[in-house]
Amino acid sequence: MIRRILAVGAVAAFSVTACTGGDAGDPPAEEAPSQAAEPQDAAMEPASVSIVVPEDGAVVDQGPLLVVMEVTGVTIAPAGTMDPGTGHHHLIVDGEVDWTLPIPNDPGVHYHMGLAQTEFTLEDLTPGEHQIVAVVADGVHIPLNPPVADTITVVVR
Ligand SMILES: [Cu+2]
Repeated sequence: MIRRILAVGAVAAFSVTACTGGDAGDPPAEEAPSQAAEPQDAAMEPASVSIVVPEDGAVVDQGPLLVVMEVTGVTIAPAGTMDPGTGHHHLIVDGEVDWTLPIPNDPGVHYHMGLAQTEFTLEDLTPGEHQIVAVVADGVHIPLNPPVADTITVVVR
């Protein structure tokens, strides 16, 4: 009887230890699945684009200005590609965006990165403040819906 109690006690102690061990091991164990789930979560996030260079509000010297875009949730593909979830970058400098029509091709205002480029050098910004809008549009240059866009302002001196 005593032996059985001890045995039960030992099992209980073991269980507690196992649980404690399990608890102690939980944080890393939970991190691993959540990290593994992150790509899924990212895939389920709405698509987005960010102008990562230059910074919003940057003051830059006159001359070629490199603009670098980064996306999530959308795959950048050459113009003409109509696969769902793809598009190509556009930059609109001090211009309007019609979200339902193909982005025009008028250098100086609307620029297409039709070869799936993820960066572009603006060559001719005049001194002063400029608005730069990055827009991801589909294979026929119609902005994705919902819009995938980012806006920054730069000051050229
Ligand atoms: Cu285009």
